[in-house]
Amino acid sequence: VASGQPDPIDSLPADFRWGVATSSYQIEGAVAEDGRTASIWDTFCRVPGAVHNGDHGDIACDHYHRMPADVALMRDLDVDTYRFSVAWPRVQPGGRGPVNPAGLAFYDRLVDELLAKGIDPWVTLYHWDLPQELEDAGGWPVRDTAYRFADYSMLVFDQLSDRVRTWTTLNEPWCSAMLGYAYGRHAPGKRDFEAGMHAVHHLLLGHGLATQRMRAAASGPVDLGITLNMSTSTAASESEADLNAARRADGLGVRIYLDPLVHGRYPQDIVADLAARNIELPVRDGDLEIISTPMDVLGVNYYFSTQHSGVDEQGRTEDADGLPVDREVPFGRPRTAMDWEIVPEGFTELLVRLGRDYPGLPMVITENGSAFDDKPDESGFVADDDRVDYFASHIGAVARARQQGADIRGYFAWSLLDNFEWAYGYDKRFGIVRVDYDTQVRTPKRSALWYRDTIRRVRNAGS
Ligand code: PNW
Repeated sequence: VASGQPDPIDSLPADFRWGVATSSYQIEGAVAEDGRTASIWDTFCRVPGAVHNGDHGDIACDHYHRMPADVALMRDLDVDTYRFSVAWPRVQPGGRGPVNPAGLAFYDRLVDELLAKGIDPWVTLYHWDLPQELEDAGGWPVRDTAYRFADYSMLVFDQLSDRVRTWTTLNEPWCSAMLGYAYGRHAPGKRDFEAGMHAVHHLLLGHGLATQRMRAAASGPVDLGITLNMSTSTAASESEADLNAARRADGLGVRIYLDPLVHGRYPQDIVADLAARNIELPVRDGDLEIISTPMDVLGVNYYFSTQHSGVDEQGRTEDADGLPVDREVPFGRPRTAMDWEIVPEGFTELLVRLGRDYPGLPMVITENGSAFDDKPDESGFVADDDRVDYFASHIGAVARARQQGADIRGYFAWSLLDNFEWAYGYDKRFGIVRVDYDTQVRTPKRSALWYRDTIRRVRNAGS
């Protein structure tokens, strides 16, 4: 924000929802306690070379044993919402059959602890920890997994919906399908593009089935939705090849999810691109009606934006397999420790565009944040001004999108704690609270104090 200019953050309304987010496998640890069985991430972490440094979630932030203290930490930050995920293999070991009361009891205690501290619980039913047995039966590329997910969702909904109002079915199906099944960078580590596309459809089907059943079972008001990770995909030039590369990136990153969810149809251009590769989405009669079951809220996760060219460095438009080139062209911006370029105006552009293309669907930013190379002092305090700048510019970007008409109701920082950053292990730290993994001591970083003060300011003085 240039000096003298009003900070766009001050245009946010006093009733804007402020939260922090985490996910089960990234923080809980206690992977063999109270009847939990293995998830695909427990398995993947044991594959040599799959995860940086051979890290795994066996202990993570030990949140399973430190939950009340972590909720107290949230209270001190003055957030009004906590977004967490439920570990499927705790609640329904093996992914089928009856509920495991001991596993579900953890989330029951968590919800009660949050409510006692005046914090709204916001449940994500699936943040990537698929029970290994379901992967052994084919995982998300097979249709049955969608039905298993809906059954599991109802076990959780039946137990917690008397106290939890907001339910997110899936976190970032793009990551599950593409990183997990097409590119092999996440669990279960498959490299098969067609399997990835089948996973896309079955994830969406699982979302729709679960949404229908929760809606039918609800005895009071509920807010149901899904969370997608999205970016603005810009063409590096006005050339046809570059415009096409950006179109494809947007099609596979945004429209292949939101078009069926909101409009009940897959995007024709992407269906045609897939057909040219002899790939068909495994759609059966009635699936699109299920997938487009009305939602109450769209969760948006944003980290970066990208620029695309359809021409490689040698001037070719096709790769060795005869597929169209998609080359990422840097904007030339500073990057986070993830090597992601910092592009806050891509966030504004994305949100304004989502509001136009998918009208009538309120949005909440369910994740936004950054990893930087934190340098704690002797006391463990991190003066993370780079992370403060990231938050300030991106919350400002959200405020600008609202001023341009996007219906955005809240913002959740990723993440409350430093945690297990998937294939990057513990090396990449996204927390606003530092975790010392030797002692499990938590120390709020400067960004946590900045976030707390920003929440208080907007709540007291917001429009
Ligand atoms: C999200 N990408 O993952 C997840 O929801 C979080 O669990 C994770 O910790 C956070 O973002 C930070 O990475 C993503 O490659 C992983 O575009 C990869 C990508 C995007 C989001």
